[in-house]
Order: sequence, then structure tokens, then C-alpha cells
Amino acid sequence: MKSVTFKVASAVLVFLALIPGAVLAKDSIVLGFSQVGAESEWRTANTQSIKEAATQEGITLKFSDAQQKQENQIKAIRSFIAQRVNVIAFSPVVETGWEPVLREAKAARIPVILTDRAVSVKDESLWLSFLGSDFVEEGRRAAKWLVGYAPIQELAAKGEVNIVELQGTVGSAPAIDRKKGFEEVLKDQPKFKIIRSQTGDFTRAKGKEVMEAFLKAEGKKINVLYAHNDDMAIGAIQAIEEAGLKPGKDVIIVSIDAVKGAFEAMIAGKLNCTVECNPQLGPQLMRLVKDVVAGKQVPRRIVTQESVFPQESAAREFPNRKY
Ligand code: GZL
Repeated sequence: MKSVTFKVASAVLVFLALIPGAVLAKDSIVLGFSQVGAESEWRTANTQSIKEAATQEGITLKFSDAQQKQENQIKAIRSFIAQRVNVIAFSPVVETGWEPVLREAKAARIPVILTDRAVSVKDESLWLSFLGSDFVEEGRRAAKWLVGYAPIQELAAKGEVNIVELQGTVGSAPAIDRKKGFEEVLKDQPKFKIIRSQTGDFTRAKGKEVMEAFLKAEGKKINVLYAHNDDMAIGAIQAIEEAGLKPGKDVIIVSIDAVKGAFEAMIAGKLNCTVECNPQLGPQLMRLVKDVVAGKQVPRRIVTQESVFPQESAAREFPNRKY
């Protein structure tokens, strides 16, 4: 009798294993995650949060770092499909060019979750849920802080406020949307002019290089730097100092992410404000993965809660920061 039961049980297990997404046991959930890269303090914190949360939740994580190249993310997603993971999640380095590989995931009946950044696809069924910040709102918050900053109001009362902008990675959702939100607020402020705008690809090195070019072209005409992330702002701070100017005074600087380096720069008086963009998406992502595998309904869009940190709050807030 026993051997019959054993045979039936093993047949059932084999059958289950053939059903894509079938889960044999809680801890057998396998998540394939394709990460943008390791370009910034934000990204490092985001990766750490995802890895720690997967371990915490007993989820097997197959993690791939794309070094900011879309072709590497596409390769990783194809590999996850071939390995028949239960769920695929990724932070798309740019918004477009994802239909083919997402159609392959759909054909393999592997659900896809977007984290951090969005994709632009016609067929909305190619992804199940998007967990991440509202980048347009982050851009609005940066501009609202700037317009309300007393020294800038005094400058605007006397003449124009000349802004240079370090954009994030070309074609990425944060770069597109942070620019959009910032300009939306400034359209009602005719004195505020963006006189130069160029990508620094979210890195310190490129941020410094482009700021050097801005300073060479515009010099002391620059009143404000708006950087789409803190890493580019920190690189630009070095360029401003090497040009003999005082960052945070001669050039007012507002950036986004609220990473440790930004708090250190604010405490040193070299950065004036950072808008939070929370990278700690790991726990929410793992809860989403479990719900998806359990066949539960999941929200289409989950927006992370975030704050704004002006320089005067930096010393008080710094000890509480987790990334
Ligand atoms: C934002 C994230 C951005 C960060 C940068 O959610 O995609 O990418 O703002 C990072 O620091 O490189």
C-alpha cells in the first residue's frame, strides 16, 4: 500500500512542478530580480533592501546587476524565464524597449512586478504591479522648496534666478518625470530660468564633469543647481569648489534621494535641500511577490511615502536615517 501512496505523491509533485508559477512550498518561491546597476548611493541602498528582505521572507532571490545597460536587463529577464522562476521583478533602466521580452514572460505565464521605475508599453497586461515613488511629485517638491527659499525670493525680487539642471539617465522615468514636475511648478514663476540642462547619468563623476562645463560656460551667472539625484549634486559640489565658489551659498543646490552623502553635505553647509526618494522597497516587494504567488489581487500602483529635508533639518534627522 505504502509504495502506491508514494508513487501517487511523487506523481502529484512532478505534475505541480510542471505548472508555471506552481508553488511546492512557501520557501520554494523563486524571484528573479534585474537591478539597474550600482550607479549611486540610492541604488546600493535599494539593492541591500531587496536582498535583505528576500532572506527575511525565505524567498530564493536570483539577482542580476545590469550595469545600467538595457540589453543586460533583457538578457537577465530571458534567463529568469528559462529558469522558470515564480515571479520576475525589475527596475527598468529606461522607459521604452521592453515589449518583446515582457511578451515572452507573459507567454511563459510568469508575472512581472515593476519596482522603482516605470515602463512605457501599449499592452498594460505585460506587468502586474508598480511599486515606487512619484517622480513628478519629487520634481514639484524640489521646485516648491526653491521658490519658497528666502534667499532665492530676495534674488527673484531683484532680477532673474538662473538655474542649471543635472538630469538623470536619458530616457529613464525619474529623469523624465523629475524634470516634468520641476518645470510644472516653475511655469508660474517667470523670473526662474533653466539656462543649462544636461544628463549626468545619476553618477558623481558625470555630475562633476557636466557641472565643470556649466561653470566654464556660465560662471557666476549660475544661482541654482537642480540635480535629479544627490550623487550628481555631490559631484557638482566638488566642481563648484574647484571653481573657487561656495556651494550652498554662491550656488544654491537642491537635489533628490536624501542619501547619507546628502545629509553630510547639508551639515557642511554645501547642499541646501534634498527631496526624499525612498529606496527601501524590499519588504513591500516581497509581500507583493508572496501575494502574487498565492493568487491574491494586488494593487496596480503602490506609491512610496516620502519627505523633504531642508539643510536646517539635516543635523536633527541624520541620526534617524536608514540609508
Ligand atoms: C529613483 C532611482 C534613481 C535615483 C538615483 O527611484 O531610480 O536611480 O534617484 C538612482 O540615485 O540612480
